[in-house]
Amino acid sequence: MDCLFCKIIAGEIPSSKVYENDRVFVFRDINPQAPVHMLAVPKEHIGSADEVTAENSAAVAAIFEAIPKVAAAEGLTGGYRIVSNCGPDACQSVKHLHFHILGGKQLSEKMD
Ligand code: DGP
Repeated sequence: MDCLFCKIIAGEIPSSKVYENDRVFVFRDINPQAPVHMLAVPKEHIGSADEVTAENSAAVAAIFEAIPKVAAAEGLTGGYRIVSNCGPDACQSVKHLHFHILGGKQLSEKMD
């Protein structure tokens, strides 16, 4: 499968890794939108939030268990935002489920 994030997880494309366990990979976004901008992805290929099912949702739970750990390690004591773009209307550009974790400044109230 020709998937950019699968290649990053496999180490075939370099990335700035922040955290990894058996299910989850977290790395820095190449185009940061905040002082801290990480991407948390399942190691298992899931195309987007639209493809989450009862069979693969444990991978999503594992991501949400990892997020507080990486947020604390990055010093995001004031809070952070989690965003997952799903499909063309949301401008999803990489077709591997990912959660943006943004923080390190006062974020805008605007969500779009
Ligand atoms: P989205 O638009 O939600 O699909 O976000 C995809 C994000 O992936 C975008 O913020 C930029 C990031 N990105 C794209 N290519 C690479 C890459 O090769 N390395 C890293 N670290 N991030 C990437």
